[in-house]
Amino acid sequence: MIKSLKKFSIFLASVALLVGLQSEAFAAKKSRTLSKTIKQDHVKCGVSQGLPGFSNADAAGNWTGIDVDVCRAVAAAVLGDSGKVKFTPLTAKERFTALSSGEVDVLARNTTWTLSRDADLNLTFVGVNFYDGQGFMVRKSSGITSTNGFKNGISVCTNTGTTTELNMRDFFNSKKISYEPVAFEKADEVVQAYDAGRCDTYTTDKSGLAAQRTKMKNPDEHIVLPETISKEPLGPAVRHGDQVWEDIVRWSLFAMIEAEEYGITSANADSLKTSENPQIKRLVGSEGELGTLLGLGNDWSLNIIKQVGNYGESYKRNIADTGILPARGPNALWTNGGLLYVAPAR
Ligand SMILES: N[C@@H](CCC(=O)N[C@@H](CS)C(=O)NCC(=O)O)C(=O)O
Repeated sequence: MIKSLKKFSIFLASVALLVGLQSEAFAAKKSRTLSKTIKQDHVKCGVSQGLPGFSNADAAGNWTGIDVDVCRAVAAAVLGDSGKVKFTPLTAKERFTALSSGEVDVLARNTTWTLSRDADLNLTFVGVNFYDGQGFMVRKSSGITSTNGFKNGISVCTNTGTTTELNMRDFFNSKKISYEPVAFEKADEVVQAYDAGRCDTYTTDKSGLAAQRTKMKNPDEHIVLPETISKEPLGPAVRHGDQVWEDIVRWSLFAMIEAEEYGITSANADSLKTSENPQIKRLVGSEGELGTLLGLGNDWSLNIIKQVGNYGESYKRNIADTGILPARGPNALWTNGGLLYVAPAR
């Protein structure tokens, strides 16, 4: 009797061990990045070295911006705390290696989604969090009011390692205007060079022009020309090969956008648990098991909305109220005539 009991308990212990090992293997197989993030208890996020409205640190080292909010949303979804993010400032040139090598697990750094980046680099774009296009800034005193005023020999300040450089080349070549590129790796060097009069014009994404203008000695002395010479859909990216992590980052962004569409805000999210609308209930976690499908708790999206806010709240806080780009333009919801239209969380 005692012998068979002993055998039975050994059997039970082995089963428990096997199940334990298997579920750990399953979790690890499901997403290496998710398991790693839970273990280290923070999300590793690559951002810019300082672009107001997108990713910018204050003197105390607190990061804010709509890109920063994507990182915070992932932390709220995965770790239940939007504060659990380690930010790594990266130049345009460094950013893809940092993601590929595992130095960061999310790249949220005003990065344009292009075919060659998607297909050639070890990354996947998960969506678009800002629809942009490239433009030019000039000094008002130059008298130039349109790119039609550009003359041969114009000097152009810009950043290396960007789509900006490539669009600039296409633009001047197609217009048959000779130009002198003045390129730097660090964005602040570009801004300082232009501000010090080393170039006739400064070119980058129009959001970047609006943001960087705030850093100039006399912002009012500069204007952004009306032309937009490219499409720059900016969005977060993850490394290739971890589909669960890719889904988590994609749906964290989508949840913020869809929450705005349904009028769910950081202030009312809790009270909407008893809403009549099933789509709202799914987003605040009182209906369905969407979190489980992502390998997360069912409060993943409620945590995002309560702690970070919906996309509109993030836009207002970071880009509109800071005076960078008060009008939403193409970054309005599709229901308001804009381009923001995400797949439904259901
Ligand atoms: N969207 C473009 C340009 C990105 C870019 O690096 N822009 C510069 C100029 S706005 C920048 O981010 N500066 C801020 C920084 O490097 O910290 C790309 O993906 O290549």
